[in-house]
Amino acid sequence: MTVKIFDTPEVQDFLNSVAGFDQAGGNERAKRIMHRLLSDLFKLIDDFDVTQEEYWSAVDLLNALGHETQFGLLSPGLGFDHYLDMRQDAIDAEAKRTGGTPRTIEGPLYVAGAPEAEGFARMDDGQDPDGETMWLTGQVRDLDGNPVPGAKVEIWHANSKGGYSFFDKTQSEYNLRRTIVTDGAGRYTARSIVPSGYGVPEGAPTDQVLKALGRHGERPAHIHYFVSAPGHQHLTTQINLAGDPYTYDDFAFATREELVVPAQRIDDPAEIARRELDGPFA
Ligand code: MBD
Ligand code: FE
Repeated sequence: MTVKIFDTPEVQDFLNSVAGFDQAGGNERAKRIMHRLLSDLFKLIDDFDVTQEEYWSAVDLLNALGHETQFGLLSPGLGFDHYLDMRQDAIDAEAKRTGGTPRTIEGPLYVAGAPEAEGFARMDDGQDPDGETMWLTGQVRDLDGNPVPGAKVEIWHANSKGGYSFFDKTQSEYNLRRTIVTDGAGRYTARSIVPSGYGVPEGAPTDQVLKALGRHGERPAHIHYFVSAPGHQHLTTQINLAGDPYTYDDFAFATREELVVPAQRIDDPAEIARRELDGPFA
């Protein structure tokens, strides 16, 4: 049997009470947003004839997500993170703040407090037997193309199994997480290992939601960046290593064409030896 009650005065009065519209205290914006959110959900229940069983299984799922601290993982999967970035892009465009490296999402796996270095850092602890050496080098420039010395470049990425230190307790503290301050020419160099793509844990609440949508939880191999300097807008971005099967099929919708970079293989032994010195190379 299907009944429709949403538009009745009783339900509308009830919603006003639940959102605290007839109470003096509280926060006006919180009230208006909660009223809208509950209205949309109550209407959804009416429109889809959501059963009590369906409702309580949704409550169980939300509890499981919270218990495993996975709201932050489901969030990019449901597109919230990218949607907020699309809005920020539009806000910046409106304010004529355009150009430079595009932003993309932070994701749920940043950890503050990584070791800080000047100009160069080795990021891996040498404990990953499948780790293939990778050098990252770049230059922070302002919108006029001038180098920015002393900029903070925070880099974090997964190991060869797609795991992130702190969350993956088999890794040493702050493995593959560093803050590098750019040198006098605005440059930074890191020695690390090639990351693998990330996959949402099998069977986890986030995975259950994605499976119900017929979707996977894979991300292509990527490297996260925060770039900041006094007087400049903070940049949150990532680069993707080109050639990954998930480059254009990222469950977190974070790929942007300008951020897909081809790696260059170094085979010349002399060049490898020069770089093995573990320092910024000329
Ligand atoms: C990641 O490594 C990530 O970057 C995002 C956005 C989601 C899950 C894992
Ligand atoms: Fe990531």
